Amino acid sequence: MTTKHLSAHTAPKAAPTGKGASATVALGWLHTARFMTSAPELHFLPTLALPEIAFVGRSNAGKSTCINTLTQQKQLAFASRKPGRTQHINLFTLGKQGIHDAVLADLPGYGYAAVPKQDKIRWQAVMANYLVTRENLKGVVLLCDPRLGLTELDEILLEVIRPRVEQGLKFLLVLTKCDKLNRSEASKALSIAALQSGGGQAMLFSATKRIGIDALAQHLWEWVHPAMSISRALPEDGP
Ligand SMILES: Nc1nc2c(ncn2[C@@H]2O[C@H](COP(=O)(O)OP(=O)(O)O)[C@@H](O)[C@H]2O)c(=O)[nH]1
Ligand SMILES: [Mg+2]
Repeated sequence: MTTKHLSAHTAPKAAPTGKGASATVALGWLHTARFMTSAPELHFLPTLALPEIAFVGRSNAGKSTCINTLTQQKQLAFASRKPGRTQHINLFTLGKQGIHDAVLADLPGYGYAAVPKQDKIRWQAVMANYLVTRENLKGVVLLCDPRLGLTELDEILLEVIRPRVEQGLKFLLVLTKCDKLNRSEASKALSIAALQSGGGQAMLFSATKRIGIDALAQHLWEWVHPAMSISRALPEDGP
């Protein structure tokens, strides 16, 4: 094991704006996630003014695991053993001390072969509708298993959101389960993903090896708090 863990206690110069410190803020914020509601259809979703971040991806991409890891809650987004069964849009509030400042949306995974064709078509429509019409949508995180690469449905999704990304919608392509790749495979997958992310960004993530968690948390925090320096959100350092 060659990885060195630099904790706030051992870091010689833990500046408030340092990576470790801001990741702490972002992860603390994500940890406040609470289940809000679940909607089987778009029109059942509450209209919200809070910025919303949607997690999308094909079934089995690692979406539930990613949400649970980010929020540090084992069962928040149920990591389903039956892929394709979570057919609802689930919303989770974020924000400390009862003051909600954002919403996470967990969209149903798509592309699972065993789902009846009619259900697939219905869900593609719900998903596309959500991505096009959800007014408070601030950012989209597309999760993709780099061993499979972007599938046809992922490509369609990218096409659907492209106009909104051009108008400022945040977008991140997260390559999950990167522990399954060696170093050169990972760097190759990342450069391909960066090209495919069209105006967004791509990053590597592994829940198992705990890679990319801080970076992803910080991205999400910054999407929701663009005008706020992360250092101002930190507790006072003391004299
Ligand atoms: N090796 C590895 N497996 C993972 C990782 N994240 C998720 N998985 C596994 O991938 C499968 C699908 O994960 P899940 O989160 O349920 O995917 P979802 O269908 O997109 O919600 C499960 O067996 C997880 O244990 C990871 O970072 N590394
Ligand atoms: Mg899931």
